[in-house]
Amino acid sequence: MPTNLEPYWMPFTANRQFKANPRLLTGAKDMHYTTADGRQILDGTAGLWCVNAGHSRPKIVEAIQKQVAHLDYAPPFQMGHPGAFELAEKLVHMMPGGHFDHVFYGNSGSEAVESALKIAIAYHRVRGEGSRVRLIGRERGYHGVGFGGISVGGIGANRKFFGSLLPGVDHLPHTHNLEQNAFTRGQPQWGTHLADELERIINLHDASTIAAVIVEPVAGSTGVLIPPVGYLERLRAICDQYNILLIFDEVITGFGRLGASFAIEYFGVIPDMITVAKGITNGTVPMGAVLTRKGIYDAFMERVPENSIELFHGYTYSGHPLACAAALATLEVYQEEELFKRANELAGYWQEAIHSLNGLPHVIDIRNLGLVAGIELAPRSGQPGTRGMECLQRCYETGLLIRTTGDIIALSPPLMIQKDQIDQLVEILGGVLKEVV
Ligand code: PXG
Ligand code: PLP
Repeated sequence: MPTNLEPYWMPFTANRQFKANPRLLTGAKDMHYTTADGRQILDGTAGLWCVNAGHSRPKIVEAIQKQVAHLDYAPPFQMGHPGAFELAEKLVHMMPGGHFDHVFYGNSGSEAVESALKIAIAYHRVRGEGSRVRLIGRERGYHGVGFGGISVGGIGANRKFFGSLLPGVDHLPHTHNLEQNAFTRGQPQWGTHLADELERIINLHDASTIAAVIVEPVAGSTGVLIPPVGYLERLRAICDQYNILLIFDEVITGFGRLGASFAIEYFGVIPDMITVAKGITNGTVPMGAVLTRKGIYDAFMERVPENSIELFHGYTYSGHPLACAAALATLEVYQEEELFKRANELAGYWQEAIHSLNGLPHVIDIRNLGLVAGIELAPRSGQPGTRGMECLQRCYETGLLIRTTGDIIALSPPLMIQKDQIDQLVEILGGVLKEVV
């Protein structure tokens, strides 16, 4: 065990609080973590929304081991290796409707987002519409931590310390509204009109200045905000009308989380690009990617002179052999175990189990879709976030990993969860909610 916790500057963590009372995980198998003090913790969050097939799955472990011993690294610029091409082909085949035909790799959701935003601006420029440089995000959106991602993102705390960010960015309003939608099962009815705000922003800046709109189909990080019925369809229609690219950030919603392959399948709305990460490798090796709709790659190939680089962008570790091997094995596990279908079949049981927490102290909303749920607690007056943090700590002590963002609890278990484990999760959480004042 480490003797000195100090030198590690932990990300998105209250460092002093953690180091005074550390929560160290030392092992993981299927639905459980093992803690440093030897306890089993039920994983209610698939790690950080990424371990969709469950932990330490032998097929994925073996694929990574085999790959590292065989080809540890290959330069991605001007060189290639088979896995990167095989994976790209599998991914485009997996996309519903055959609308997407190319894959650009990065190493995280953040890098996928930076890549998608850059591709959007470059796409317009290469087509002779270089005035389309503006990007539209949404309040309470999370698109990672790059400067592009925090600029289009809508989380005040992630933006305010970091200077002037990207210029030319505007934001749609978020769709969260407890007065109208509290305790909705699935998609809420109220709020579709909020998509029309896009028209207002377009009128303000003129469509000829706007490159792309980026949203999470379901906002995960800021507390599971589920799109109103018809909202995403409306965004799509407005983007079509003004030739603006629509980007869905599926870093969380991709790979079965909603009980469908991707949110685009679940909602039946087809954007121009999607960003993925997390579940693409079951969380084992960092990887992110952008999938582009037919026509985007072609625009570059048709207009940039042959033998020139078409896109001046990429990472040392784009399409890393270990990540590709992990992703290929992960996709096999998803398919063999029909995990997306399984998530869909469990969604009804999950919904009723989670909504059984309605009525417990401080619970002001419960919302769910697929195998995701958000439970919103009333904040303590003058101490926002402390009630949520206390729930996380008590759940951890009682054997359950939850995720909190302020006073909102987010749940997203591995898709292999069993019904009795859902019952156990709800029982532990219910017990904690009854105790926490
Ligand atoms: N887009 C979305 C929609 C995400 O959820 C990212 C981009 C960035 O991915 P990377 O791999 O760069 O972290 C994410 C990541 C939380 C939480 O508190 C969620 C994420 C990351 C960290 C914390 O729920 N999502
Ligand atoms: N900084 C320096 C000095 C570099 O040489 C490189 C890559 O060659 C980078 C940053 C970017 O690193 P990566 O490609 O891993 O994002």
